[in-house]
Amino acid sequence: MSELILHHYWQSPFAHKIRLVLGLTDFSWRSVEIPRIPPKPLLIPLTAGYRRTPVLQCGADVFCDTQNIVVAIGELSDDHRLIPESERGKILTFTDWIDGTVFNLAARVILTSAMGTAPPEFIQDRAGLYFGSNWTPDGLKGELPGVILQLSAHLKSIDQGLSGSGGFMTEVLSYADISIAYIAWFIRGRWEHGPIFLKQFPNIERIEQEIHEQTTECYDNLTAEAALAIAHDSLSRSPNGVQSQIECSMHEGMRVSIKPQADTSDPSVIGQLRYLDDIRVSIDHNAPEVGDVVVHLPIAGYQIQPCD
Ligand SMILES: N[C@@H](CCC(=O)N[C@@H](CS)C(=O)NCC(=O)O)C(=O)O
Repeated sequence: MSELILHHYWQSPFAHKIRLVLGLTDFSWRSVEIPRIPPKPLLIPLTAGYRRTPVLQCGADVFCDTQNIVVAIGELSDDHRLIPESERGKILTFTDWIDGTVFNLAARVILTSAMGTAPPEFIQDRAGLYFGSNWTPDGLKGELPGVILQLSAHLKSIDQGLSGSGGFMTEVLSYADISIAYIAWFIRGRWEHGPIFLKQFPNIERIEQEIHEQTTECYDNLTAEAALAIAHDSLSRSPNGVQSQIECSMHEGMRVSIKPQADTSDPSVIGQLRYLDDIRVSIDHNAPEVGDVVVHLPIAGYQIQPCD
């Protein structure tokens, strides 16, 4: 197996989730730091246009979106603690809800509270990703108390789903617990009222602490240029083929564009369809900096369209 290269920046909560996953599964990895806002000239050649953080590279295979990255790490590891087979559906459904509903509320609270202190170009960029096209600073500020109430209600139900020991779905801590931990880490570190707010949820605080105690960060730094050269010198290990699905008019080799289903400013990812199954879509992509690579995305949450 090629070494795992994480393209990320340290403040990113989604990247923190993957750092915790790598730590819990005892993978060592290489760290490439990327800019917090575009342009990302040393990332985009690798990802066919995907701009979010993090991205996991394994040779010439490029995994985008953390749900997909975690499934890929699970496939590479013999360690089934992360997603035990018997709880797989429940864990992936729960973590998808955390990344959507719960993360979005937390991001609203943090970004709205940071207005006036964070650089305006950062707020502008993130609002375009998370709040759709019709947001205004006054609208977000007016909604803040109600958004905090919603976030609190969701965290309350997670807290009630936990007890004084073990994880949310399993006795041994799993990916579900890592998802709880990264949200708590985000709220605690980036919102001035976060530490006091989290005191209402003692079971969540316990999970946050236990997950951080059980994971060790084992990485070394790599330049982005070296990561692109590794992609260039590697061959993808991705399978080929499109599993036939009802009403699926997609075929291998066709040009497709892939975009988040939500109203966001994300650019489309474009390439030749190489592989499609129930949960993952993979495209062939070529750029001078990286040669031939395969970019993998999840299907849930993304709209795949044939394009000319
Ligand atoms: N659904 C994506 C969301 C990732 C995401 O929104 N990441 C944030 C950073 S925490 C991001 O990309 N922000 C914009 C950027 O880094 O350019 C995932 O699970 O990976």
